[in-house]
Amino acid sequence: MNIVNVDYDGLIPNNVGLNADTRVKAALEKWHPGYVNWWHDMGPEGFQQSLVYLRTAVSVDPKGWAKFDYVKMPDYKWGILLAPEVEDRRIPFGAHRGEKAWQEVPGEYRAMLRRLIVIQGDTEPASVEQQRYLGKTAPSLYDLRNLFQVNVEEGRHLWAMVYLLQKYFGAEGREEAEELLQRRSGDADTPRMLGAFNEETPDWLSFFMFTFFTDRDGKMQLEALAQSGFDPLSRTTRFMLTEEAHHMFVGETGVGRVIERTSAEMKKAGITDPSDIDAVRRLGVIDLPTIQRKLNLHFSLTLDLFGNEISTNAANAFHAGIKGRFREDKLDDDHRLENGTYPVLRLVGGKIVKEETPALSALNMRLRDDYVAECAAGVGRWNKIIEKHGIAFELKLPHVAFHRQIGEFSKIKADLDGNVLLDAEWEKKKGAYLPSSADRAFIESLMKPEFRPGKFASWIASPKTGIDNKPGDFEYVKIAE
Ligand code: BYC
Repeated sequence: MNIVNVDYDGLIPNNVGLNADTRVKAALEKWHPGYVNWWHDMGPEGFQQSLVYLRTAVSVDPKGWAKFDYVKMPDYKWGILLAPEVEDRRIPFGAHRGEKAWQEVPGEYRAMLRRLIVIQGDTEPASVEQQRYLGKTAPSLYDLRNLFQVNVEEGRHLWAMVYLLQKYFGAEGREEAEELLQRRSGDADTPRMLGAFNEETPDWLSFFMFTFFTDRDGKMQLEALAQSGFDPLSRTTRFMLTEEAHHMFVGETGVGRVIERTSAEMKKAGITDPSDIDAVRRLGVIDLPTIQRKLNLHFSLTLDLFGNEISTNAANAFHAGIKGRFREDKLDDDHRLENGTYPVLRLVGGKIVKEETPALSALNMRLRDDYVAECAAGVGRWNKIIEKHGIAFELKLPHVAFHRQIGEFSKIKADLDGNVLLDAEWEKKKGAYLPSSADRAFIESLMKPEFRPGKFASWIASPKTGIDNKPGDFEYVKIAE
């Protein structure tokens, strides 16, 4: 078996030698029709017969894994792809540090591993469900294609987790795999597992914010799982990360192009006051304060995905060698963390204070801090666009205590700078912090499809380069009548 190249014979493309693994092959083939039904019911609405210029993985070699071609989404080659095995890989952290990485599930950590894999798996179809109506209002064929690329790859990430469940967790794993197809984003009775995956993605600015902020949580969590001592999880997530990079590119450049168009139009019209919202909106672009409010919403929703400030789950998973830190292998310490401390912002007597806490219990926050640093760098790049147009406005990440539903700060109301507010003050001010129904209605009024090759909706600039170096007027989606 050549592990680098993908075997496309049979129903399920893979580089895991599925043909020789009859039990797992049969289980996956049994799961397949349910997946296809789910895709038809909950995947992108419309466009299923359209030809979309998609990339498909043909190998797991970082340099040459993708092939681009026109594909109908239901014919996309969803498959099981693991990064190549690292010879003599050792568990990089925790109590088992230095021991040989596990090729089978260690019995004592079975429940913990299953829970993490199920949570990871649950987010993937959830995001497809959240984005299912966006195709109809795409600002260009370029953006439409990117949306669908993200969607099919999230579908593949579900396959990645389902493979682990079916191969390593027996009957329980098969049951979990079924349930991943049953839950629905936002459903009152069978919601998805994590809060942010039950929120709506009502418009394209939300989609870009989601792929910038929430997909980046995906990246951080996958990086932490890629360190796992359970080698199949590590290899699976390592390959997923190569796909994830494009999703964050879509988010960062998407928001960047919105900012570019707004700033350029403001300059052209001689508007120097970014808070003159009516004047800016009359230009058919999204004003910067509304972009800030969307940012506040998506950043705060995503912070909840890092869990509680102090987490025994996270400590146990690290100690067990199951879930590491961001780039654990590049960190220079004892990789056991039994004695160290880590500074964490906490709520003490109604005030937000920084406290040294045992490093093992603070791992969710450590990952979150790494995440916030990456977000801040991205926001800095957005601000450069505004600056280039000479407009006096700066986008900012809100304080981590702002608008939280999980963790210590869910008990309080805080403003964007982390000042604790009385409930009445919050009610008065929240309209300035979070998108209002009027903001939403205005953005919705702009969401008109632009399906002519090379054309873009009024509110977004064209990208600097095409996908797969295609020219500006390339027909990324051939829309079926
Ligand atoms: N919503 O000890 P704690 C992605 C629960 S995104 C609801 O702090 P832990 C993607 C928690 O489950 C990445 N419940 O939890 C992006 C626990 O409940 P139980 C997805 C929440 O485990 C875009 C209890 O509160 N992957 O890939 O340390 C598009 C105690 O909490 C939430 C992962 O998340 C919440 N937000 O931390 C597509 C990786 N937060 O079990 C895809 C796997 C906490 O006591 N998951 N709770 O009843 C994990 O590592 C952890 O489960 C979490 C939570 C980081 C999520």
